[in-house]
Amino acid sequence: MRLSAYFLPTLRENPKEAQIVSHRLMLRAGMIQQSSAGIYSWLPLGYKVLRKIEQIVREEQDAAGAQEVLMPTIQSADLWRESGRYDDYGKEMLRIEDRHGRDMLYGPTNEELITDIFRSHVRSYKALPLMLYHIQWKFRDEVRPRFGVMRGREFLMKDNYSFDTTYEGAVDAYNKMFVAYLKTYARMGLSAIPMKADTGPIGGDLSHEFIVLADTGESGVFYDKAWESQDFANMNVNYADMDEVNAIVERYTSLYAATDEKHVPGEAPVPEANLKERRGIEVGQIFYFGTKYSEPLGAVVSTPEGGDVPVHMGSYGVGVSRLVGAIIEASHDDRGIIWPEQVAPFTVGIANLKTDDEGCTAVCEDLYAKLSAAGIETLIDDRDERPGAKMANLDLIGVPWQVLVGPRGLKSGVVEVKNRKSGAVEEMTPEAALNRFAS
Ligand code: 5CA
Repeated sequence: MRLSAYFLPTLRENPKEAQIVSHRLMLRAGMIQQSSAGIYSWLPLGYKVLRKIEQIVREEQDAAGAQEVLMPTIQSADLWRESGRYDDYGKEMLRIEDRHGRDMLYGPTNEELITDIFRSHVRSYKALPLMLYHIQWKFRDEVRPRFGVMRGREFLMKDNYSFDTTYEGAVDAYNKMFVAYLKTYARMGLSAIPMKADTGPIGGDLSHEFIVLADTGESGVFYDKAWESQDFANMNVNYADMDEVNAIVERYTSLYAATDEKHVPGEAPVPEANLKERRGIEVGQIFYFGTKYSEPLGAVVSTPEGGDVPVHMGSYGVGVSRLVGAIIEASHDDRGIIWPEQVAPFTVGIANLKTDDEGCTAVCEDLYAKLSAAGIETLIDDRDERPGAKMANLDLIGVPWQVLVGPRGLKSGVVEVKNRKSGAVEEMTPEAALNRFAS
């Protein structure tokens, strides 16, 4: 992409309305624009990152055996009356009346709709286990939307729903998702700690929230300080082997961690000296709620022994749009965003430090063409701007690798390759720079 043609409306000043760093940086880097309270448009740079995060989430859901569907944003109130949640959900639900006077709503979550799909088609235990997920916009009319995409009213969520004949089967599904979540966040460069959690309006009695520690987070959490040296690297797992899956869950639940709603002072199995209290960002939550929806909605299957049982269900949410903010909270400095490479909008940024110098322009254009041909996402700053402004811009938008091309270096045949995270700069020939990324 050529910066001269890219729609990247960056801001020089810190926007007053933004209270936390991720919100500030998303606005300054031209990633989003608020359209009304808690509702945002995603501009090219922001949307690119959102799609990368979404794709990692999708790949890990698929790997764990879930199948992708797409349910609508607008739902009929009738289903929610069947489950009893139409009245329970209160003011957070955006209610709409269509032209025929029918009650509709903008879905805040999809337990009812997916259960309806299930009951329309599945009658036998032979079709189970089954996991269906989608990645779709949700609407919750939050009392206090704030912190940009962190607590929006409209937000993108991945929600997966599992169906099993027995409690044991449902726990297997829960544990697979537990592992899929560890892998998902690790692939984005995040350390997300699974914490015992309350179930709120989703219901059920088994739940974990995945929490990224951050002072600006909205959740109060307690945990064993050993978590701070825990390894969150992506791991290989064979989901067909439940012993392997369960061993990972055991390893990551043996250390204490709980949200403040679940934490009982004095009763945590951790020596007082090792108990930490902090704040964090909830980037996902998983629930087992048994037959809470299948019973009222009549989602039953036949069993091998004969007779019908309501299916055991769980649901598993990832805050896809919230993750964009969470990653920035976890990875930035005073110059701007530091994208982990896996979610970066561009891998390499080329800054032509003197656009009216033929030598500089030739080297930049050659590098840009060859990197692009090699499938490396590259942004070239070909604008007529000061070198300092170009470097500040690449730092602000967080491009992980930057190639700085100026006449002084080219005189001795080199360009500068800078790592955004470490700040380390290496001089090398343009060919060596190309080989560094395109090999
Ligand atoms: N149906 C279940 C799981 S599929 C569910 O709705 N779970 S949830 O309420 O915990 O939401 C899932 C995730 O969505 C949360 O962990 C959080 O990361 C994200 N989320 C929830 N509310 C918001 C919001 N207002 N703005 C941005 N993200 C949100």
